[in-house]
Amino acid sequence: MKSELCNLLGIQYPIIQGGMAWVSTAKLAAAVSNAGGLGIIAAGNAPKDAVREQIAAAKQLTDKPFGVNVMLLSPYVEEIVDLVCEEKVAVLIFGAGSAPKSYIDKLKAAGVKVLHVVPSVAIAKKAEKNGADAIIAEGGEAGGHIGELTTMVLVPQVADAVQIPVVAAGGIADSRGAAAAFALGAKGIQVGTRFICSNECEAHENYKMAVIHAKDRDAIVTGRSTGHPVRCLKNKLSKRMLDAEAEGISREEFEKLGIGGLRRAVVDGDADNGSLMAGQSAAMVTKIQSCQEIIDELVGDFGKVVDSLKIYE
Ligand code: TUI
Repeated sequence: MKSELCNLLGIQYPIIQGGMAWVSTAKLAAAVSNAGGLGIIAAGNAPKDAVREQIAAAKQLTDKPFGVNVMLLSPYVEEIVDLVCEEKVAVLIFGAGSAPKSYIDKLKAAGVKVLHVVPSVAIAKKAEKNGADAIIAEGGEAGGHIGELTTMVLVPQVADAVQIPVVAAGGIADSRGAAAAFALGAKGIQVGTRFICSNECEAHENYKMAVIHAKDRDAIVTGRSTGHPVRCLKNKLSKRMLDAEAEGISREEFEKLGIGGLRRAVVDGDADNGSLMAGQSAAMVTKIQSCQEIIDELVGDFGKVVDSLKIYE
């Protein structure tokens, strides 16, 4: 399980940890990087100083490359771009919007590799044209803020549309999903939900248990009617949000219901009234493991899966 992505990013295995706001802290990122993948610190909506502390903490915990993920919805995106350049972080990943070329130019001039999460072919092409080094094609099986298309149809279309490496995201939690991603044309995978259930992840125990107990249809989507779909586990909050949408709540009132929800779930452990963002693969995550064990399983079983596919020989 080697690919050109490993050379691009200076990592052992083409596995990128999902940048999950509040969940993806320095401790998780460093553990994934130490295990041979690319660990990611999620800047979320945090200002520069808070992210600087996380970067410093990660540098204490690993000498391997790691990255920072920033949402283009964040009010601090520009200062996070500057911070990543100053700190010479190996990789910056943009998501939740289309990154202006000026940001990408600045990062590349500072020697930072730039990846862009995309939900469609058009945005992938735009990111490539603007100078991104690789694309993360994220299907709607993923947790959090999602697009319309599934991983199965998005990844091959993006792989055909761009020359730069494509990383598959959304619904990948084991070596079968990893092999499928490579079959679709990906050169790497991004895994989020499974890393929530790692020892090194600092999310509240209640959040981890909610993921572990989730069944196949428990990761639902709120906000479809307001044009801001978010996948999270079924609970009191997400059911209330769905009911409110069905009753035709205004966009403003709907957004208010979600404010602070992710922090309540991840930090406070409020599994009823917090936003338990997770992908559909939550149902496939059944235990807490170290990041090293998770990566060893993803990599170790990969060859077996690929060998089992040679049915016509
Ligand atoms: O960004 C994500 N997932 C996220 S961000 C997040 S934080 C949040 N908190 C509360 C409410 C909402 C979000 C939780 N999960 N994934 C990457 C991603 N990027 N998914 C979709 C996109 C995307 C969407 C539109 C990327 C580009 C894009 O471009 C739009 C345009 O028109 O340029």
